[in-house]
Amino acid sequence: RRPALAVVGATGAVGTVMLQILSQRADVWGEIRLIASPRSAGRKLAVRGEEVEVVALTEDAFDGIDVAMFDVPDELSARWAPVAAAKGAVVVDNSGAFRMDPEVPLVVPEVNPHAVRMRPRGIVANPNCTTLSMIVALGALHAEFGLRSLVASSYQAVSGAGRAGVQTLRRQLSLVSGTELGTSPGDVRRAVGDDTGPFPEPVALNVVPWAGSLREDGWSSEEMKVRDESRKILGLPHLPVAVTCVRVPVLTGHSLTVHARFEGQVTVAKAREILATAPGVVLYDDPEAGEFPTPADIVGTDPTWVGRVRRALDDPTALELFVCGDNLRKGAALNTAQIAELVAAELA
Ligand code: 11C
Repeated sequence: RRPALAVVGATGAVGTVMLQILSQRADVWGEIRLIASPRSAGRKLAVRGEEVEVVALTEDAFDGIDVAMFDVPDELSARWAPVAAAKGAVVVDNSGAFRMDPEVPLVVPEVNPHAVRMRPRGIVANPNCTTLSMIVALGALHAEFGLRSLVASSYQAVSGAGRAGVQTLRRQLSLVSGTELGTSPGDVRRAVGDDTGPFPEPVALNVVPWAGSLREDGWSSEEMKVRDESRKILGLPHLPVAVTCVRVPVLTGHSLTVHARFEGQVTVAKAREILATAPGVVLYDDPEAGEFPTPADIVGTDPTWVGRVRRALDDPTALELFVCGDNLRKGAALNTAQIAELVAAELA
């Protein structure tokens, strides 16, 4: 019998991409059951070329399910993932509820696939999309050079904040396009009005140095996630990490600039060789030809794209990189599907 899969949160921004990904990848699943809030129950969604009716999230919805992928808010995962696990399903959870639980592995199949087997709670966590957008490239460099410290800044797309983020940027763009706005203080703010959706400031014609909620000493939750999750995935619990997370007016595709310092001297030639051959990474880096990845070009693709590879001018042990990844695919749905496939291979 092929394992039965449940997709919990099937109607959300990530859930929608999840159904596309399940339709595109090698099909290892028997039944695929779609689960969502009672409000969405009865809707029909296409997966693997068939219309499947969404069922409401209840305990019984997990009957006969082997693997359950969750993409729902933290509080819903915290409540329902243990219910699914108690019914015998292995849960792959894309919320922040379990990522730092020492009894829950945090898995990126290209970096730490072995960790998936150590899951005493029956739950495996999927990292945050910002961490995921850089960690495959960074993990490959770490395996060769040994990472010592990390400084990163993100350029995060609005779809990281779900459908509300996308609707907010689209609405704001419609209000500012074809105008002279963006030329005097506060004109964009007045044009888009007080409702800035999930963002604290207007995001059209702007950059917003904030993602997530407030943590201690002025750090954002998103910045803490990138630090904590990178440490856990790479198995470097004391890695010095400094991150600044910034939202930009891009629909989908998170980018980061990375300054990574290693144990000894590095060369760009060796770094390029590693990045050009690492699974899940595409090196696209020819500054003379004006070639480097941008979110507008990599949206909808699976790999982590890397460009602008340079050795730090003042530190022969450090590299500078620009990385880009689709935050809904590798950043969320794809990595979740890859983890679920690792579990399916165990069950086979
Ligand atoms: C964003 N990375 O771009 C966030 C969204 O912990 O999974 C994902 C939040 C999370 O806003």
